[in-house]
Amino acid sequence: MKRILTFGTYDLLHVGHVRLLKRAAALGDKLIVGVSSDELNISKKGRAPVYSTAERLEIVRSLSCVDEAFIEHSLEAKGDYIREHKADVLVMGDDWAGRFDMFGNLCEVVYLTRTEGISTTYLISSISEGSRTAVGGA
Ligand code: C2G
Repeated sequence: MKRILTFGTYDLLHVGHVRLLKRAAALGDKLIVGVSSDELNISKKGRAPVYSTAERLEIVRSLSCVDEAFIEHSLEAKGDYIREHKADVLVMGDDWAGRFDMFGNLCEVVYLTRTEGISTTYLISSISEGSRTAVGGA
């Protein structure tokens, strides 16, 4: 049983998130996801997510490729989460490339390529400008 662990905010869930999660799940037998808390986002990104921690956790848990999800309270606690969830592989998007190599002594660390042209920040600004339409979208 190979256990995969990944982390993210997953605010305004979009295809970039889903593709990353599906590819992470395909690396093992069980996918466990740490969903970052509202407080963590406010402290690290300076803004609260659109969806609350509870809503994001419920959405991520409802995906068929996700086996378990928990709240990530601290970016610095990755080592503790890896041990607690007995992860064999830590998967992160390549926007974090190299940043988690220090956990290579606890598990395998894999960075997957992000999907181009979509992000929560882009969705928020394009929705508020009224410029996003499904036609020709990502
Ligand atoms: N992602 C992607 N393609 C995109 C956007 C996001 O592959 N176009 C991936 C990210 O690389 C990440 C996951 O989807 O692996 C979740 O993305 P975010 O919600 O933006 O996560 P982030 O805020 O970077 O995570 O410990 C990390 C923290 O939880 C923060």
